Amino acid sequence: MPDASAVLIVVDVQNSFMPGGSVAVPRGDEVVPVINALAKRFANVVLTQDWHPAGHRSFASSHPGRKPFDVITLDYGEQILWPDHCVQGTDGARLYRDLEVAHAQLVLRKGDHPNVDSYSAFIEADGKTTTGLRGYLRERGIDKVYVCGLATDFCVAWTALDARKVGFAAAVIDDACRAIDTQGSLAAAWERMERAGVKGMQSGNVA
Ligand code: VGL
Ligand code: ZN
Repeated sequence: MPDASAVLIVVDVQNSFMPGGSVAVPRGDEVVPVINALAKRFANVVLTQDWHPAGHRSFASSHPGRKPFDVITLDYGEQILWPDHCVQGTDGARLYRDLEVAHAQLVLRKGDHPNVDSYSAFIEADGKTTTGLRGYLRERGIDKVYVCGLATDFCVAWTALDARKVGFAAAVIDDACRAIDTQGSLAAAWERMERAGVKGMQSGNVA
């Protein structure tokens, strides 16, 4: 059982990313029983919610002439354009109903600034605006971060990479994640995570 210095971050297990959702992650629902069992073993659990205002800049619909999965360059770098998803207060933004993590202490919402995306639960896509999560975890004496949820190659990977960047040990629990895998994104994400010292592991090996 992980001790009090560890946290499980459950990333974006929301309706928009489930089968039938607007950014459906293939087999995304399969993570739910794995996460429910895994979370019981952690005293510290944080949930994240992608939480965009209508008309968010990461939506293809906000860029006339563009379509979902086009890549454009913004002031803060490359942005993949997505179908509208996780709009604040809508059903798509709700946590998936079968997720059972009542003991989670914090639900952290991200991506709420209209002009900046935030795959990461720590730092927005501008590379400088922080969510406060680093300070929250530090003040609770946490120095190890385990990440699971959706999607491996976007919000999970960016969260794990930023955890390393701001000084935490970080692991991604692969069987508790599913990927979108567009334009080689999954292989690229694992390459970056390996280079950054993010450990890949299976839920059965979390000790
Ligand atoms: C995500 C694409 C857009 C994710 C969020 O949760 O991985 N992916 N917004
Ligand atoms: Zn999003």
